[in-house]
This record gives sequence, C-alpha cells and structure tokens, in this order.
Amino acid sequence: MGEYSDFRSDTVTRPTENMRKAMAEAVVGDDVLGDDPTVQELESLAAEKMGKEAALFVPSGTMANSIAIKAWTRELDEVIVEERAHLYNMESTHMTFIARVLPRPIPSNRGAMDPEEVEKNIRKPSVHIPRTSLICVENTHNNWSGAVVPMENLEAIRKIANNHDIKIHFDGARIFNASAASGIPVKEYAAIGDSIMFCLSKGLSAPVGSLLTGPKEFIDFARRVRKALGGGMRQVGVLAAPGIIALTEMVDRLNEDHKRAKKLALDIAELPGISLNPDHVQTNIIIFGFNHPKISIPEFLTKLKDRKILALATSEGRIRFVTHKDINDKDIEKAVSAFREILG
Ligand code: TLP
Repeated sequence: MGEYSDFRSDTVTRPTENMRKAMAEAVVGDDVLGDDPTVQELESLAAEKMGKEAALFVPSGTMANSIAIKAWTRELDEVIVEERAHLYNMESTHMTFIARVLPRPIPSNRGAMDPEEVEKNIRKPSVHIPRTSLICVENTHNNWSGAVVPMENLEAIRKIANNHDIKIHFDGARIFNASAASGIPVKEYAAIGDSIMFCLSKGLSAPVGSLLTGPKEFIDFARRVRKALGGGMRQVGVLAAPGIIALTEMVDRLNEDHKRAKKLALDIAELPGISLNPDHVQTNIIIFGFNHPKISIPEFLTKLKDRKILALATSEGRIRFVTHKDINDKDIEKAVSAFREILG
C-alpha cells in the first residue's frame, strides 16, 4: 500500500522482519498427518496462554467460530448471540449454513448483554421449540467500536450458563487487546468460555491464522470438522512460525495502538458531521456516525483516499478507522489534518 495510511482494519498489517525470517526457517511436516512440529509448538503455546487443554490452528477467525458452533451444538438447537456479534452478522451465515442452528440475537449495552435478558431467552425444554445449547460472547467487541466487555458481566453470564448447563463460546479475535486495555490477564477472560478463539492476523500482525482452544475432546472433534471444511493444511509450519512470533513479540505493543486510536478520536470528535464519543474508544477501533450536510459517506471516503488515507464504511452507515502496527503518529496527524480540511 506504499504511502497510503491504511485504517481499514488491523488485518492489513504486513509481517515483521522476524516473522518473515521465522517463515523461511520453519521446520515443517504434514500437519494433516499430525507431524508438523511448528504447528504443534504454536498449538501448545496457544492452549497454555488460554489455560485450556488443547488448541487447533485454523486459517481464519470465521473458521474458528464456525467449527466451535458446529462442535458445541446439534441441529434443532438455538444459540444466544449479541445482536451486533461478528459471528452472527459478518461471517456469511455459517450458523445456519454449517451448524444448521438458529441464532437468537439479543440487545446489549456496548457488547454487554443483560444477564437477566440472557436467562429469559434460554428456552424451556419443549417438543415445539429449539433447545438452547450455546451462548456466544465477543471481547473486544468489534462492532461496538472495540469495546471492552466488563468482566463482571461475563462472569454473570457464565453463572447463568452453569445454572442451565449451557456452553459458552468466546469470540476473542482481539482478546489480547481487551487484556491490554483492562489489565485483566487473557487466561481470566478465557476461563469464561468453554472454548475461546483468538486471531493472530489482527492486532498481532501475523499474516494468517486463528487458534481455537478448549477441552481436548472438543478440539479432537474440531480437528475433524476443520478437515471436513477443507481447512486441513499440510506444511503449514511456515504459517504457524509467524504466529509464534505474534504471541511472543507482538502482544506488549497493543496499548500503543489504543493510544493512537484515542488521540484520533479526541481530535475528530467535535468536527462537523461526526458523531463520536471518544470515551467509547477503549482499544484500537473507532466507529463513528457520519451525517454531514454537504458530503455523503462515499464522498468522504473518496476525499480521504485522494489524500492517501483508507477507511471503511460499516453496513449500518457508520465509518470505521482501526489502528495497528503499521499506523504511526504521522499517520494519525495526516488523518486529523485531512478530516479538518475536508469537514472544515
Ligand atoms: N473482522 C474483520 C472483518 O469484520 C471481516 C475486521 O476487519 O475487523 N471475530 C471478530 C470479532 C472479528 O473482528 C473478525 C474479523 C472475525 C471474528 C473473523 O476473522 P477472519 O476475518 O479471520 O475470518
């Protein structure tokens, strides 16, 4: 992307020098046959970091979520999801397409579902209606501007799940961002979920991959589902190697991204046409409403692009900026100047 400042997502980061070196030097085997030592190392590291028995390396966050839902449910079941959840809105309907279960979306306060509301939506057993078998939570919450969902809320939902013998799957695509922002160790968040997935290719800057973690029996089954979905990969140690660097070298810098996002939010919040509460920017995602008397969202994005700045419109008519390793202080200054110039 050269001279562009690319705020579209933290997925756009390029691998670090150490990652490229690790890829070149990775010892590999055939992972479908179970003998790629670099993948094994990454999976052990992931399981250890999350405090779970086992982990599975998958190509994407979407595949991790779809496998988890498939593995925890069966047809005729229903899954409680937060209404703006990524796995419900942005993953091409795998809940119905792959797991063949019904989503039951419920509203939230910036990603935190009211525990009473969750409990009310758990179905009573009946021949007429679906069985509630799973609750999904997400943290940080992408579509709530990267909000950190409070631990007390997650714990209250865990209690309810226990009382009703229901599993929890945790979409922790950006769990390391949540932990960096709140100071709560990732293991404590991970303990909320029977399973948790996280992504290597977002804030942690690896080129590809996510890890699904959970009990050994669940991961054994997940491995079969991954194969059935065509996600069995062979000498994939070359992709696991940068993942190991992501986990060992890239976690401690996430608060830099959060600080830059906050700075950008504070500097643009008062400009005409923008509706944004900078207090709501807790991590690296800034989502704001845009309603300008003279400029539409596509026009605004084009004007930004003319100034070598890339951002995305969300499906609900808002604009999203994301900070990451390849965004520095100069990119923030450039964006703020462009906003001022365009919006006046
Ligand atoms: N999010 C992407 C896009 O929305 C597709 C992004 O740019 O933020 N869970 C969460 C919370 C996510 O934000 C994403 C990706 C996923 C799951 C899916 O991961 P991938 O893109 O690897 O399938």
